[in-house]
Amino acid sequence: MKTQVAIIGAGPAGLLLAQLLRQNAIDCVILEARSEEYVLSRIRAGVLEHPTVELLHSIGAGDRLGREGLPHEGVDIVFRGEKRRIDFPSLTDGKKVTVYGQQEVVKDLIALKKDFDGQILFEAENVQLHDIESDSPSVSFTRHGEDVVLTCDFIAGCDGFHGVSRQTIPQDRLKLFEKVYPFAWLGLLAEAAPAQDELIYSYHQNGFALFSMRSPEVTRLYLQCHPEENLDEWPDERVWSELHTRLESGDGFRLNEGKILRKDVTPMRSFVCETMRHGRLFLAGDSAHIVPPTGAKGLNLAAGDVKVLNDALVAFFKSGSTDLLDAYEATALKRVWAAERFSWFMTRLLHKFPDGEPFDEAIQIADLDYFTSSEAGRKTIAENYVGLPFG
Ligand code: FAS
Ligand code: PHB
Repeated sequence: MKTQVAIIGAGPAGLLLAQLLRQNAIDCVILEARSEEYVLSRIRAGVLEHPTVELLHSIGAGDRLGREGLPHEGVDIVFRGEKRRIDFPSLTDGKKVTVYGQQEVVKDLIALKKDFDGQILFEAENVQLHDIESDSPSVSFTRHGEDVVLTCDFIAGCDGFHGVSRQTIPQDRLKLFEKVYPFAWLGLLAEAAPAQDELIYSYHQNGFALFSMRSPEVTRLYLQCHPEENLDEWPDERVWSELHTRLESGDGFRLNEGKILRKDVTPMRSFVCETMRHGRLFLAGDSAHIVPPTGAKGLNLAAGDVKVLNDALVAFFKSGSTDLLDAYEATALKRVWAAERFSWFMTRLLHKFPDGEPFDEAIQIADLDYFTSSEAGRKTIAENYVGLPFG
């Protein structure tokens, strides 16, 4: 098999890159380890930044998003039983975010790719990258019992944090940064109408809580929990009781309860691999960076990376120029670190740190008070939340 760009991974990064390349008549094949059913079933992110929504519309993946996505013009922050709203349009020249589940984005992008050339090879096992330092790299894999070699000009490593791409780069060339947080998120999907239209981020002595949604019938909720949390210790009764306690805001808000469809635990870490390029291998999305989901940045960062990578690949194939390819790391990392900073800021602002001193907690309250009352503080949150421009 031969292609111009071999893409490893059919998550948001890989699928978005494939659609962008298609628009520029650049041939690509996606190799995905898991089945299509598994990829479509993963419940993850929920908030699309302004630039990500614009990108999806620009590549023809915005129809259902336009119909079913929920535009949001602000978020509420609750602390000490008080609710304060951060308005987006008035602080960001009219920008907002859209709530639309990551699995819906993936579904729309898979449909587009299959309509076009169908070159998403699901259940590609034992994917290995070869000769990434040469001008003729290749990818070997096994699929349905057949050993295959895919030769290509470039490889896009869009295979997430646990993928094979980053591991293919020589260890002594990797420049890594990591911060692991002393807590995790217990994520819940409930068959219950959202009790208000906008998201609520809540700082509470028992721990952080987040109220979000997926549709007029489905509420998405998160509770700060122990990193090694045992789900057996979270029966539905305890989940709802804790959510009501942590989201109490004295304004009559009360969650609607319903059947809990999903419960899972997401560990919290900040991670950056600054080596986003090695030879003909380019990393994009979670293969290069992880953010704690408090800033709703993960999926959106992946979109920013692949927009920059696509523009660089198009310049190479159209004119032979390698300038944008050579600048890929620096261009992508500027936005990556800005999102890492905001995600760390929101995580530090809103979570109960097990080893927190009374002074640290007093500073958290002072920060919460400042960033939700001063215009400068609210603007800082608003402009980062709706999304900084792509590179
Ligand atoms: P992904 O991990 O989505 O996709 C990588 C793909 O590569 C997968 O399909 C995988 O099967 C495939 N793959 C892996 N190894 C391979 C191999 N060796 N060969 C072939 N294929 C391989 N972000 C938010 O903004 N908000 C959230 O609330 C949020 N919640 C999250 C919850 C969880 C449990 C996780 C893990 C992440 C969450 N994120 C959240 C972040 C998430 O949305 C990511 O940022 C987003 O999926 C990044 O997309 P990709 O870079 O495409 O990586
Ligand atoms: C979600 O709806 O899944 C969501 C929203 C905001 C976040 C994280 C997750 O910060």
